[in-house]
Amino acid sequence: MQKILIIGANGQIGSELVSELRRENGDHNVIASDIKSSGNFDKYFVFLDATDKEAVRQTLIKYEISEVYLLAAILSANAEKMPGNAWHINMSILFNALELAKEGLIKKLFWPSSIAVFGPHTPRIKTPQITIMDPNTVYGISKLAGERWIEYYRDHYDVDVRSVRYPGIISWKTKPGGGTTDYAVEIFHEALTKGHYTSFLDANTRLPMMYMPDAIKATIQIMKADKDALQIHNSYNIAAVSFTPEELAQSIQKFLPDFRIDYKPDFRQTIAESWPESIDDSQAYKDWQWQHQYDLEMMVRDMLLHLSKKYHKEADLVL
Ligand code: AKB
Repeated sequence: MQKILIIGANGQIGSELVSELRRENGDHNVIASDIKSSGNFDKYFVFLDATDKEAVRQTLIKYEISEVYLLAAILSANAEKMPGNAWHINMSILFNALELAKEGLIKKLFWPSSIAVFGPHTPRIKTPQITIMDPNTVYGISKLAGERWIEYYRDHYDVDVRSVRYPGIISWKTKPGGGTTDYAVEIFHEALTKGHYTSFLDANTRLPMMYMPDAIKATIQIMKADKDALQIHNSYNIAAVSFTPEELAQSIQKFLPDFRIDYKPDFRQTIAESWPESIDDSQAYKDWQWQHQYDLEMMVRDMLLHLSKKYHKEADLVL
């Protein structure tokens, strides 16, 4: 049984990934780590600053780790507030892991990229796997540079790195932190607690999104895929649903008819406008049979069912 380390285990994706990997591999085979306190995990958790290469090395050795999921990152909106720091953190975390993999201390590495690698000159509809990439955000620049480096390490040092370009991820269990797609999670919490949401993106801003179970499935599936089947050595496009804030609000209104939304776009609007509206993920389907499961209505229903329990608002839902 392989031993797994999750770096960034207290983040939006990390915390759900730890649970799923523990279910599949056993608790003691999945070590959660984060720079923030133990959060959700009271067992098999280590405090780890992933910018500290020696600390990562010691953790790998101590727990006899073979696979690493590197989920720590400063996301798009937060990165714009501290460009130098965000670049330093995002790149040094990746470089440390790549170097340790090159030394043989990591046998298989997962590192996520993002739709943020695309930019204003990228075709925005059904964005192809291979296309123009001119990101104009700090986060996007760091993810594109990261993609070039993982391909370099794979081609020159045979490091086994796997990667997908995550769209915005939506979950009822965990909240995102500092991204441009965060509105699509906040809206559910405020719909149930306040009956109203002010969106920081404009009504018609269409972005690619994915429900968390699909994101977890993609992450684990690409790690299990046969290495030789993976034709793409930088990062795979993956897709699920694309919608606008207005369409999401209308979908929520089917279950919560009194819900209201208004719009007050801020600096995140410019970021969103530089990203694709929808993604062509046919290469991921071809190479490792990737397919999403959740569409907009299934996701909205599931989100509201779970969150209405949390907020004791089950009676408000029209099902
Ligand atoms: C963000 O909004 O920064 C992230 C992403 C699309 O990578 N959710």
